[in-house]
This record gives sequence, structure tokens and C-alpha cells, in this order.
Amino acid sequence: LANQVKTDLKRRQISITGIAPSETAEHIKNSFNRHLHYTLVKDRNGATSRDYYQALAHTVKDHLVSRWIRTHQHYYDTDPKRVYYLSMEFYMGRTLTNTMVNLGIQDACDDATYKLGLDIEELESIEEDAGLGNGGLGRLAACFMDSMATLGLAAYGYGIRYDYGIFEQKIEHGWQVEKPDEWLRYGNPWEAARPEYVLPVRFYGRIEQTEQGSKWVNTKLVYAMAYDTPVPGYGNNTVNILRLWSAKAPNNFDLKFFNNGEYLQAVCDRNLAENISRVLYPNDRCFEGRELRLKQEYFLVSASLQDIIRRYQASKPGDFECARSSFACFIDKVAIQLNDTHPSLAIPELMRILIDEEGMTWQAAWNIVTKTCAYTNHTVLPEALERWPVPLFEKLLPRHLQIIYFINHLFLEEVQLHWPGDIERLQRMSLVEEGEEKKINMAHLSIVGSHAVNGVSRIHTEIIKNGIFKDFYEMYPEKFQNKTNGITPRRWLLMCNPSLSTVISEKIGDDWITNLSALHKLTEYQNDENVLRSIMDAKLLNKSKLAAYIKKEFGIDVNPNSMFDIQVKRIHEYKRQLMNCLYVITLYNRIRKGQSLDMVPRTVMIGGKAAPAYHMAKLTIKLINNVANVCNNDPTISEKLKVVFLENYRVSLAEIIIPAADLSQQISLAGTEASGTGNMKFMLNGAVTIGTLDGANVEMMEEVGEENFFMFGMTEEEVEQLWKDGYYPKLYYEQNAELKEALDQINGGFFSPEDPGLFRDIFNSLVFHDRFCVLKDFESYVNCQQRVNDLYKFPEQWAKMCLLNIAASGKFSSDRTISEYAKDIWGVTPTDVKLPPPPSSEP
Ligand code: B1H
Ligand code: IMP
Repeated sequence: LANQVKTDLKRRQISITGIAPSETAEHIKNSFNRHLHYTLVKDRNGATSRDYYQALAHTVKDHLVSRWIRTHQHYYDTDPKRVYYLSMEFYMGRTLTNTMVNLGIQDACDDATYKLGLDIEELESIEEDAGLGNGGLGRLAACFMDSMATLGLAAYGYGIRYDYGIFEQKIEHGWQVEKPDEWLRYGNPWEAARPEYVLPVRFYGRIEQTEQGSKWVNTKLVYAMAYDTPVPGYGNNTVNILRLWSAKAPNNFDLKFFNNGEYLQAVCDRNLAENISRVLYPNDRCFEGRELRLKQEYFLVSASLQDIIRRYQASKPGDFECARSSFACFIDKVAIQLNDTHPSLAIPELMRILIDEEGMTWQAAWNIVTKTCAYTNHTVLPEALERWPVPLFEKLLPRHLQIIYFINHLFLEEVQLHWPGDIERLQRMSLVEEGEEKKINMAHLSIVGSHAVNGVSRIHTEIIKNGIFKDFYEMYPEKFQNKTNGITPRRWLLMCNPSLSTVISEKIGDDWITNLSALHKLTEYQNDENVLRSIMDAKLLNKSKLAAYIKKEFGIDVNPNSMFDIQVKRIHEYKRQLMNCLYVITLYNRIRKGQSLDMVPRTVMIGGKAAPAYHMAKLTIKLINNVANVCNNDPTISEKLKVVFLENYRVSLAEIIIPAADLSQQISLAGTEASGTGNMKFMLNGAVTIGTLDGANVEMMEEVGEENFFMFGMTEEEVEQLWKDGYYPKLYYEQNAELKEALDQINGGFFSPEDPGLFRDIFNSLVFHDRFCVLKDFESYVNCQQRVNDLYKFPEQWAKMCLLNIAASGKFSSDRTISEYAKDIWGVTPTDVKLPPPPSSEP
């Protein structure tokens, strides 16, 4: 506790951003009181902690407003090329602390709340996460928003304002139970609604061929209403926008019912239209071909493209004439990035607008579309790829289907020119998949309609080029590129780990915040005992905070001096949480048998959500919880081994967990995890990684050196060879006694005595199928874990490895990633020029 107080004081007094000018703190205090009174209509007798949070949020938001307006005036004045990031997910998490950090007012706010007798960390923790994402893909979009603003790009995020974000996970009797995420219940102080600003989106209907071309008639109308969230850059007075669309029924929705006197029914039915933006689909990497999802995707694309075109055509502020009536310079002023295929309807939709509404020729329109759009692929697992059934498509978007058919027709002609007579290739490459039911392959559409296609790590890009999209790579080699993912160092170090940030800045200055490769300078201190001790002190403090959280939330005592061994990510078979679990059982058995003399105490923590309909993933959660119960309630075991399932893993929980990790588990089967971004966050926060040669792990190991990375398991090539030769998991089960024992316990009800057959599906899946080679890689994993154990016994060596990992993590800044997109795909240039700050009389 004394330590805790010390760092809190540290954060206030010698924080790296310097001491706050006292007028700023005074100003914030006044503004806070004003908001409590006028905005929340409370006095300090009736105010709850949430009111104080809201008052602080409004105060901080005021500091954004002038910068926000001025940034966009600046964009109108200078008319730069705009970048549009279209994504069905933006997993933003909390906004308050991040805004204070990026605006440089954190110390002033600390100071003001302290003087008001309030605990700022408590207020910060009241904010709901904006959970408009499932996992990596949505969080990547959020990190990109931060980097694009920090690099001064005129960039806009476009997404959907779901009323319900990713569900809240409760654990009841060891099972996952989903609760709706009512994140807007207490209002959202960060967004600005634009009710005056709504755009029509049409569905269904039919096509009429007229003299002037095709007409899409008899459509059903829904409106898209804009909500803007400000996205501040770090210390550059730039505030970009994340624009999220919400569905609104038009006033004449179901007019026939209104006219029939069925007024009440008609009003109630407005929900049908507004359901489009009701809820985020909670599947991470699994395609679900529902009509509502297709509606969501088109809703996003249609509203966003109208807005993009309006902005392209608009002129200077105050002059509401349309400045551009020609699309001649559209490709010089607009770049559209498609975050996976989810917004890929942008390709046929832009074609439709240019041809049907702007009267362009097919060739002219196609030239614009393909030079504007670029596509990022995030997965090669077949079950995640979007393939929309043609009948559904035809019903909902008949004109788009026509356009796709024609794109396909011209494309296949081109293929035939390249490879005359290669019928199989034509079939493989077609945008339309034949079969029982015809389907549109959205990845193929995206590749054909884009000028750039990128993977998200080097190995993943190679797999794309030589595996699933080989045919396309042979046809358009120049389109394919790699853009290794990254994370924002503002949220994922500066904000979430102040104690480590302080240690780093004391040694190498604070340049790393916007130039993460500066962390290299830490290498110099790899043998400096004092620095190593400071880093480990920071780690211990973070571990104590996590231990306190675990005690408070789950009533489990964990020892901060034990090794914190953590795997947090969506629960999925390919990520192999079961391998982790099998190792935990193995440790348990060894301890029971007295074979664990050299084992350092470990706290194994696993967290993550399962898609609500994913049976295996949900059963895995139950197994982890049952194993945890057995271990934690046996005093002979729990001295050495504790197991914690971290309930409701989400962005704000990651910010507590990651800084506290000693060991980061990144153990997917090689060739299955496109990149991973959690892996980078752990590395940046001084954890060491046990991992396979998969996704970005490969590049992390390259940066830090093999000797500082616990690598195990098959390579991607070995996996391929294994399947070619024939893989029989049962052999590994029979040959490895410890593995057999663990699996037999799972199968025999050792962890579920009340229902011995409960985990049979897990046993059968692993022993008879094992699509992700858990049994094959298990032995290598166990041996590698032993090496981890052996190093942890030597704190100085362990600390040195942590330091070297931090020092080598610079490549994984999303600033680097975005700079590469800017240069190689978007044709825009990052700038470190600051916009002028608002006049000093203003916040
Ligand atoms: C990733 C998804 C994803 N890949 C379908 N694919 C979804 C696919 O709602 N859906 O239908 C939602 C999400 N998400 C992840 O993207 C990869 O698995 C990670 O390896 C990668 O780091 C991340 C960001 O590139
Ligand atoms: P947008 O970029 O058009 O969505 O508008 C963002 C902000 O830019 C608006 O709220 C205006 O403050 C400002 N803006 C400046 N000039 C114009 C204009 O000519 N049309 C619309 N908005 C403008």
C-alpha cells in the first residue's frame, strides 16, 4: 500500500508530462463544478460517483471542441486527400483517460480532482467501454484511429453505432452466460448526434431497364443518422472524427398501415427498420449468413459513400455551393480502406452511384473504384470468409447483384486472356461460386475491385500470396502487400502503465511516445541493476493491482510474487486455450505426485469471450473453470498453482491485465493467427512470450532475438507436411503418458464428478480430429514451459529479458503501420506539424 501511495504521488508530481500549470487545474475545477451544476443538475449532496465521472468527462470534452472544429476548418481550407477507414467494428474502449493523455491535461485533471477530494482512478473506472468490436479486428481499427490523428492525416472512421456492443460475459457455475451490453444507458458524453444530418439508405425493390439505363425502384427506405466521436491526436491539436451511423425509420415508414388507421401498429413497426443498428454480431472469425448482417453491411457502406461524395463535392466553409461537379479528381482526393470484406459492398455501391446516378460509363466508373478502394484481409480460415447466397443478395440488393455479375463477366474474360483454356482456374477465381446454392465470394470481389490487397503480418501475407489467393497473386502480383499490424503506444503503454512509462522516460526521455523505435535506447541498460530493478518494481506494482482486482471481483487470493502466466483473447479452437489447459492439468498432476520440486509458483490466468453459439468454445470455458476450482481449493496445490478465469475480458480489463503479465501465451497453430495484436501489447509492457511461429510472433522474435523468446511447436511448413503425411492425434495421446493422463481425467469426469460425460466432446475432438494439432505440439510446449520455469528462478536474467523485449517492441507501433499504409496504399503523407492550439482563453 505504501508503494501504491508512492506511485500515485509520483504520477501526480514527477509525471513525464510535467507539472500542470495551476491555472489549468483551477480552470478544470471550475468547469467541473459548472458541469455538475448546469449539465447534470446536481449539487455535491446528491451527486453520485457517476455524476462526478460525467462532470469530469464533460469538462475534458470541452477541451476537444475548439480543436475539433479547427481541425475540420483546416481540412476544408487545405483540401488534402481524405482517408476513409470503413469497418463494421471499432473497439474503442474507454475515452476519458485517453483524451486527457492525448491533450496533455492529465496532470491538471489529477490535480483538480484531488483538490475536489475525489479519486480520479475511481471516476475513470466508471466509464463504460465502447465495445463496438469483437477482438483484434475492431481494436486494430481503434488503434489506427489514434495513429491517423497523431500523424495528422485527414482520416475518418466510418462504422455503425450499435445500441448493444459486445455482450457482457458472466460466469455462472463455470459456464459463460451472455448479458446485453447497455453501454448507452447513462448517455454517451463523447458523441455528438447529428439529427439534422440523415441520409437515405434503400433496400429490396427491383430493377427497371430504361432508356437512361438501369433504375432501382420500389425500394424500402431507412435513414442513417450520424453520430460523431472526436479522436484526438497525441499533442498535435488535431481532432479527427469517428462517424457512426444509427438507423432511423422514415416518417412514412409503412405508410399503408398509417393510412389504414393502424397507427399504433405502424409506430411499433418502426423498430423493424431501426433494428439494423441494434446489435453487434458477436462472432469473431465466423461467417454467419444472416439477412440482418447483410443489411448492416450495406447500411454502413451506403451512408458512408454518400457522405464521402458529399464531402468531395463540398467547397470552402460558408460557401455551400457544390464546388466539384466532376469526379475527375476523386481518386486524388479520396482513399477508402476496407477493413476485411465486411464493407466490400462499397465496390458495387460506388459503381452503382457513378453509373446509375452520375451517368458515367462502366470503364470510367471502374477506373475510379479500383483506384480508390483497398482491401485488408484478416484471416484465411475458410469458415470466416464471407460468401453471400445469391438468392438473399438478389432479394435485398438486386442492382448490386447485377453489377457484381458484370464485374465477374469482365474479370473472367481477362482471366481467359491470361490463361486461355484453363477452365478450372476460371472456376476457382470466379466471384460467383457454383454449388447447391450459388454464392458471392466477397474476398474475390474485394481483390478484383481494389488496387491494393494487404495481409496483416509477413507470414500471413505470404500465405495469402501462395495459398488461398495464389491465382489472384499470379494475375495481379503488384496489388499484394504486407502491412504488419501495430498498436498505439499511447493507450498501451503511456496510459495503461504509468509506472513503467515513468521508468522508461527517466532513462531515455519521452520521444518514444510518438517514435516507438526510440525504445531501442533501453538496450544500453540491459545490465544496469538499478534500471532492471525499477522495471521489476513497476511490474510488481502492476501485479499487486491485478491481484487486488482478482480478490475483489472473484474472491481469489493470488500471490503477486508468483509468475503471472496469462492468455487473454477470444476463445477459439485455433488459439488453443485447450493446450494451455492441458498443461495446467499436467502441472496439477505433478504437484500431487510430488514431482514438482523445481517448479516456481505460477498463477495461470485465462480470459476471453466465446461466440454465443460456439459449443466447443463454451465448453472450454467450463473446463477451465472446473480445473480452476479443483486447483484453487486444494491447499497442497494452490501454494504452487492458482488458476483464474478472467471474466468479461474487454479493452478496459486488458489495460489492467497486460501491464501485470510476466508470461504472455501466444500459442495458436502456425498458419492460423493472421497477426495477433495482444502479443505486441504484452511485449511492449515487459512480458516475455511463449509462442509459436505464427502471425506477428515471427516478427517479434526476429526483433528481440531467438534467445529472448520462448518459441515452440511446428512451423507452418511442418503443419502442411503433417497433414499431407496424415495426422493421427490418437498416437500422440497413447505415446505421452502425462498427456494421456490429463485427457483421461477430462474424459472420465475427474473435473466434473457431478456429470462425468460433460467434457466428452473435448476429448473426442482432440483425440480423433484435432484440427489445430494440440496433441502434436503438446510435448514441445511442455518442454518450452520448463525452460520458462527455469529462467524465472533467476530474477536478474528474467528482468533482462523483459527489458530487451520492451526495447525491441518499437516496430509494433501502429504509427509505423499507418505510415506504411499512408505511403504505399493511400498516397498521403504523415506530418508532425502541430495545428495551432486554441486561444489561451479557451480550454
Ligand atoms: C480477425 C476477424 C473477424 N480476423 C469475421 N478475422 C468477423 C472475422 O464478425 N465477423 O464476421 C469478425 C472478425 N478478426 C483478427 O484480426 C485476426 O484473427 C487477428 O490475428 C488479427 O490480429 C486481427 C487484426 O488484424
Ligand atoms: P464534414 O467534414 O463536411 O463532415 O464537416 C465537418 C465540419 O467541417 C463541419 O461541421 C463544418 O464545421 C466544417 N465545414 C467547413 N466547411 C464546410 C462546408 O463547406 N460544408 C460543410 N461543412 C464544412
